[in-house]
Amino acid sequence: MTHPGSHDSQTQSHPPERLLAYLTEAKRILIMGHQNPDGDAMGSALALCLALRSERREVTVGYSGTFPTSLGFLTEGKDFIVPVAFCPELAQRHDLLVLVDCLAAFRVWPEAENQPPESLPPVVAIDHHADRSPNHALVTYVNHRASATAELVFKVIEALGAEFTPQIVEALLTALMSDTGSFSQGNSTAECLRQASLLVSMGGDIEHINDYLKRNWSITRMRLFTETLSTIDLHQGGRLATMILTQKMLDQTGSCLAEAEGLVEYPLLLTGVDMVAFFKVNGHGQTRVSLRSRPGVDVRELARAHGGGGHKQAAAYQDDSPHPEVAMEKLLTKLGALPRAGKSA
Ligand SMILES: [Mn+2]
Repeated sequence: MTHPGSHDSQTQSHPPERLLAYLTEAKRILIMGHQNPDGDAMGSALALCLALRSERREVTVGYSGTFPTSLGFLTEGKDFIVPVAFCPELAQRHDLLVLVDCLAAFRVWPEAENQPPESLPPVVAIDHHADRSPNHALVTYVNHRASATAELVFKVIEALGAEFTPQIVEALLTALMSDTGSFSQGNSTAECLRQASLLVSMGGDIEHINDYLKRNWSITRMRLFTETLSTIDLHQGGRLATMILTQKMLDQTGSCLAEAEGLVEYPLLLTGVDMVAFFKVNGHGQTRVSLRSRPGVDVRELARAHGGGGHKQAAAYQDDSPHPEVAMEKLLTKLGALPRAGKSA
């Protein structure tokens, strides 16, 4: 619960002492990002893992779902990064579960929703999303003004007094670049750039990371983009762009959902487009609706109204229909006129 003018639990500027105590004392730690981790989730988990690993304890990075192949340069050859399913043994195998880039276990494993806290090890969480859904975390470190979870992990590593090794530098810089469009988006805050500057001075190589994040495409991904971009439609006098990705398109191009990463940003390249709604199959018989907007149009509220969440300029929700076209019709029918886009939301 937060009150206007009082301490806001969603904008903690420094890691809580209790979080540092858990991280220091636990012996068998599992670190996980949200399901289908992106560059921030994976980079943050990896950086924290590398900072915590030592001879006297076991630290694992787990993931659920898939992650973009473009992150292979970070994860390759690291046998402590493994897929981890939700199972009854989790609580026995680990004495601490650290969630990064999400606050609740059901963001990692949907089946963990409504499970008793005993089904998991003690949980702590580090995140930059304004997510107020219930979680079982003993302590959270949240700042929704942070550009990336990596910004918070940077401060945790600093507070722990751990060394910023070349691998940690690479993981953190990748995470920051991944969540800020390589420092081109509005969330590239002064703090984010200050950390980026330090990481570069420690040997971080932006050009090298950018090469991995932005290039190295498979031909199936290129075909998937071609197909999906051809579904762009304009509404509301060209201010709203919609786009669709169906199972058939995945099958015909021989691509997988992970390869759709980044697609949602493209319609915003169009002159006059203030908001994008991207309807894509989610692999579980529903449609994921990803929203993007220019400052002045708040898509977080729209996502929340549909049971989702996110940031003002990037949010998402789930629609129960297995057909993206149906989810699109539903939104178009309900959506009123977009507010005027301006300089700030
Ligand atoms: Mn993030």
